[in-house]
Amino acid sequence: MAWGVDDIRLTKIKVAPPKAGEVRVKVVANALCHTDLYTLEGSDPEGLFPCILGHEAGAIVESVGEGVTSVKVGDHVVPCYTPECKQPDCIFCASKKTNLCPTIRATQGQGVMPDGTTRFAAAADGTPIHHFMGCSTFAEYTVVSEISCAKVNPMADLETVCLLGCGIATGLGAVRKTTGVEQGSTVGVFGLGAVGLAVIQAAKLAGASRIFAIDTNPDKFEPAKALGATDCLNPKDHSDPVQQVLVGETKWGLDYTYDCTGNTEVMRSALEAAHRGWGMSCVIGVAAAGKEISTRPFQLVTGRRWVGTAFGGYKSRTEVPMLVDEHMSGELPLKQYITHRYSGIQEITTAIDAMHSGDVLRAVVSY
Ligand code: NAD
Ligand code: DAO
Ligand code: ZN
Repeated sequence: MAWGVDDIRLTKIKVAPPKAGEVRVKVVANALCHTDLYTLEGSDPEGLFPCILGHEAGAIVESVGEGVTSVKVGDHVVPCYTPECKQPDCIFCASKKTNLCPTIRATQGQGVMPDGTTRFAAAADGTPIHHFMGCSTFAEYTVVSEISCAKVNPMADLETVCLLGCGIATGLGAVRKTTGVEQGSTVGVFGLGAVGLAVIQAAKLAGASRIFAIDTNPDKFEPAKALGATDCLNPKDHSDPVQQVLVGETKWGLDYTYDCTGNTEVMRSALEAAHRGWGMSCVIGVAAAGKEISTRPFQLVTGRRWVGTAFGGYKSRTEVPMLVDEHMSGELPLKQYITHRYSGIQEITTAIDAMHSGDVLRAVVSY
């Protein structure tokens, strides 16, 4: 069965109390991410319907289940689809190399809580409703695992720091954690949505000397320049492949490149635009199910490295609060990403319609 935007329903649901290790939160604001649409449009192999989408939110703890100690009623939180269990026997949480804690991976992928059941049901007839990405924040109340709940400064504006629950944190972390851009580096960013712009913002803050912003939509060049892009390039303006143009501009290619499109051809271009000998290319975009990437192995033999990132490599409960603090100190402006604002949960469908227009960076719906 094919699902789509027309299948979104505003409906009354029952949200059960949190069980052990779970937290029920009141969602204050939710930013829309294209992954919600991607799931809705059926390209997500893990998508289980009916479900409550949404995963980029700011929320307040309403109640906690047995054994929950890291948050209490009234705390402000950002639900995170990448959990962090922090258990000493979790080799992933213990490692500095990754943020991919697998503790609730299996059940999260099946759209249920760790005990295998859902906390959502249709109010009318009790039909169970699946969870989504461990968040399901297109709801006034949701239940998440304690290990998915980043407790943030209560003075932070949840209508802004909700952005740190997904796309913006991902772009920042791709630069700072996954690739580690150094002062003076050259950078290429393919795709100038909110994720790509966050890459540019972080690269500028890291002291990159030259930042190429690449997009097929020239309307994205102004926001890219405002954040620090030094060169803007539309592949459609060139007869040669974009990687060839970039290598031509820089002699040997760029120190760091990022795919922020999810297009596997663009991923190849980004890899091949990376510097001979040491260039690193980071896959951030999520490709459609079944897509594969390719390049000539010689590209790797000659020193280019292909890496990828999930949530920018950030350990959610430890590092999202740090990003919030950085924002509150004034060093990490975020408002520029919010191009559309809506009030009332019923406006989610309006926000989704707007996202199809191509001029939305982030649309924030305040409930
Ligand atoms: P977006 O749709 O707002 O931005 C994508 C941009 O790419 C657009 O500006 C579009 O014009 C541009 N584009 C499309 N085709 C292009 C091409 N051939 N060449 C150059 N530019 C092209 O999306 P977003 O919210 O910024 O997210 C970007 C990607 O990152 C998505 O695939 C999303 O699913 C993914 N993502 C990944 C993670 C992660 O943890 N890895 C987290 C969040 C988002
Ligand atoms: O832990 O095995 C795992 C799954 C990690 C999922 C990472 C998803 C990254 C992309 C998210 C898309 C944007 C919301
Ligand atoms: Zn863990």
